Amino acid sequence: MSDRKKLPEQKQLKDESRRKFFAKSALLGAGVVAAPMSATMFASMAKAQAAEAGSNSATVHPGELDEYYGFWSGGHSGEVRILGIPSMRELMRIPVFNTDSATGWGLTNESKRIKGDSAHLQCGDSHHPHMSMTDGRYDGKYVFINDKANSRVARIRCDVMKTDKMLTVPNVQAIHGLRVQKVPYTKYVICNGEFEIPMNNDGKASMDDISTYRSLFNVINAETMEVAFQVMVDGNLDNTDADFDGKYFASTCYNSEMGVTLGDMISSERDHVVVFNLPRCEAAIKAGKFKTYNGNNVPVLDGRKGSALTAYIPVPKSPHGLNTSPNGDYFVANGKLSPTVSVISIKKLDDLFDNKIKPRDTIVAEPELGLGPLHTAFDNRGNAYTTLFIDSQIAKWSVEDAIKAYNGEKVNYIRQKLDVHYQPGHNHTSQGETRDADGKWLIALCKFSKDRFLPVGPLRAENDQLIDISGDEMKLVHDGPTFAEPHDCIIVHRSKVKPNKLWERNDPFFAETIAMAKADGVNVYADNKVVRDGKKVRVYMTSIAPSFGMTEFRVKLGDEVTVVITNLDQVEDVTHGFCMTNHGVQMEVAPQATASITFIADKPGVQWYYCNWFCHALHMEMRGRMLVEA
Ligand code: RUQ
Ligand code: CUA
Repeated sequence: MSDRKKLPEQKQLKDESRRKFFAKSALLGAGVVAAPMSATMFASMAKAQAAEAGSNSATVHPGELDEYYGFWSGGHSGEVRILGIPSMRELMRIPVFNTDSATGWGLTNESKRIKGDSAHLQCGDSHHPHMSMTDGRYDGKYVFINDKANSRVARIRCDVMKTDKMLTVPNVQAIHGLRVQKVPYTKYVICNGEFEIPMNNDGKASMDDISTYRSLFNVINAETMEVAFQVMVDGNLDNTDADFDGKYFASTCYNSEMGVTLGDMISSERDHVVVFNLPRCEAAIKAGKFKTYNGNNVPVLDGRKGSALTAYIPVPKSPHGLNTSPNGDYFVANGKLSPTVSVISIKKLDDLFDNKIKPRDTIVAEPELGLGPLHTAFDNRGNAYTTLFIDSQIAKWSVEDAIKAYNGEKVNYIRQKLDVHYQPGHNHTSQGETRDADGKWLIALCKFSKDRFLPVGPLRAENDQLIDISGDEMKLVHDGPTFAEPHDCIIVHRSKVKPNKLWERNDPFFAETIAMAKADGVNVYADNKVVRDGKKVRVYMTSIAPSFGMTEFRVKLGDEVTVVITNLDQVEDVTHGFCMTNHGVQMEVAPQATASITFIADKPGVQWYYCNWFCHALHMEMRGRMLVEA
């Protein structure tokens, strides 16, 4: 009873009436023959329960669509995930650096070609998903993502939501911070090489002389996905972002000491932000003022201290996140080991590069926010939201008031601090890294969930929390358990993304497979045919629910078999699969796709293949035999 007194009045009332409702139905059941529940009774009960569960701004009812796409990195699971916002429902997983059993990513010939020189690697550590932009706005074309584990960058085509390019960045180890050029369009993807290594890392020169170690900033052509150029810096690099003028990129640097032990890495009170001057870098490349290393031809510019290509702005201490305000005015460097963030005026960078002012003159505010500031996000009303890792809070603060306070005025720039659960790393606002920042939603990606969910063993879920920021106060509206480890996310309005419903015939994704078929005299959209080429056998098959175009084919023990399946169904969502039992072979074949997979027929006898994506009432019957002659 005393507990119930603590309930807010409104809730208590609801509780009371619900109790009465159940009491009545109990009476009904006891006295008379129990009448079956009618549909209206169910509906009204469901409604009462929804009210009880606290429908809020984040509630998306069954059958309703979300307003935003969320692109989530999958951390060391190596993938990218698509969530609906605000429901936080997981809609899709896009395998990128990982190997995926359901879709055959990493197993199919198409995915191996895209993975290229890293096709043999099965793992990755994806951190920062960012969408291509035109004029500072999401353009729905690509999402780029880094792999810290294997120094790669990949691109996802948003029309089909598949990875279509992957690049191992040379001369560096551990690609970490990644963003895109925002203006005039995403010509370049920018990313940081985090770990410092000798420039010619061939094990021949001394590896003991740490003073020869370098870290590189990487500028990648977004269309060709080749490295345009790299810039050598002092210190190592962490996170990065671009301005809204198409002129400057900035990266945080921790370990300006260039130490190799923890103690050495955090010894100085200040590290720095490196600003890269894009027009000057492009001019230097044109003028041939670069060197190459490690036997590749990627041009490397020298942007160490004193170079005209870069500026070093000292900031306290081991800064981490670097975030551009959506009005294009500021770079914000998040202190991590300092309770402050540093606000750098982008407007002052021209003067800095012309040597008219000193590096620290570009700092216009240094608000103290709390312990462990890691990343900052923005709304469209001049507020910033900074994660405090150690405090387990989000600090909401006014950028302009922080500037006033830095200039000596007595103002309180902190608007609110909200507890989150627990230890947030990244946060992101709806469209907050673009000109379309709309100040509706904030996601806090919490690294620990502790007591928020049922315990599931020593390894726990993380907790992605959704916060309504549309009003004056931040309101926590949803707890979302997630598997290792959504590092970062972006929130894109659904009007920006237009995915295809079917594959288009002859899509470049399958170009090489279709070309191979043509060379074999096969039209993949019509033919079912086996082509033998020495010990190699190519099996071309169509599929329409619920059958494969071929119910048997014959090979010899030890043959290398390539199965090519084209799904002729034109029906949305009717995906077939191909699985050869006992051979470690399976893949997705979505409508109008042509997918292929190669394996050795190393078991004699009858080997069944089947469709492993549920497609039809007769899905179980969708199978055939590979007859392997000993
Ligand atoms: S970093 S928790 Cu890989 Cu984005 Cu900051
Ligand atoms: Cu086709 Cu299941």
